Amino acid sequence: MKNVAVVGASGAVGERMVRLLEERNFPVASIKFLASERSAGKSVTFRGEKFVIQPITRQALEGVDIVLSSTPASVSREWSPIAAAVGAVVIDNSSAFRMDPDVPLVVPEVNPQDVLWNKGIIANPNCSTIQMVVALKPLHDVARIRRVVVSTYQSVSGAGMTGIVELEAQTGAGVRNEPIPAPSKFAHAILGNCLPQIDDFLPNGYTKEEMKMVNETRKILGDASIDVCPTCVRVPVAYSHSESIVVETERPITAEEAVALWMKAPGVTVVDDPANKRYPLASDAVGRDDVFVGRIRSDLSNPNALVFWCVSDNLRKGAATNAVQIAEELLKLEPARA
Ligand code: 2RA
Repeated sequence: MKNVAVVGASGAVGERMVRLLEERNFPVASIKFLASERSAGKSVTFRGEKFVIQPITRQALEGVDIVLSSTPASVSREWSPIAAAVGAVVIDNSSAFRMDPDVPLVVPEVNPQDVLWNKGIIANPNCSTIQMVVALKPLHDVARIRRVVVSTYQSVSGAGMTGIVELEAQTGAGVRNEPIPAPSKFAHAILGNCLPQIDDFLPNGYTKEEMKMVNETRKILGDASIDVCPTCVRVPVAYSHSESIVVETERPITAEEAVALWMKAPGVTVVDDPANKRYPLASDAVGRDDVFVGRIRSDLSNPNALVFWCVSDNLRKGAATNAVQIAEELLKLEPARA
């Protein structure tokens, strides 16, 4: 049984972390809910009991074994090292430590062994990367991946509660035939548009979100030679991210072989029956924990490449579920640091 703290429990991911601890019957000895001053005072219900979110302090972190954290990176940079220093293991959903060479970046279906070398902080990868590497791992194991070309269709909930509110407000105005409210979260109206920008642009012409897909994929798969060419797009969908993926491997993988590999891969569900118009849909993935793959076919322009469509609930497998699964990996390490 573990003493658990959830930091940022009132956010879109934090709320799901709390529900997943319940759903997965995580062995909780005690639990507390913490946040920066702005969100402290709100309430959270866990296993039928109501808790008030307390301000995060060093004292509040003392005695905690596992911290599930979903805060902005600036808050994590301040508090995660303090939590680790007082003896907790922090599972951090922010981008603060993901590329730190001293911090494992873990997807349990892919690199669970990396929790072993944690020094008190384990990073939870970015949502768009998590679902992609779960699908890529079985292919990489048999045929080594050389290059991935990925285009994402990311839901507004990836931007948090404010992203959802902005889509709702614009949709409501559209339905009522009223002027569309000016965007504040996104650079342009999300209603009626696919925005080829997620996060800020970098000098190389890619966005931060796109470079996360490049760098995190290499770190999680443990192979710095994999080339990734991403285009990340925000679409007017509330929940679940979809991705079109072209993967080039050292030897060809047929669609039939890929299906066989995915059928036995943990965390992957194949939905691939185009004759009956069956393929993964964002709306079907909501509230589920698997990564769904379909539209599986050979690349007509490259004998060593396979093309597929990949969908997952970004707030669950792309964030909260993955974090709780990492906590479950820590439980397996007893009596080591967990
Ligand atoms: C997004 N990937 O969808 C981000 C969330 N981590 O905006």
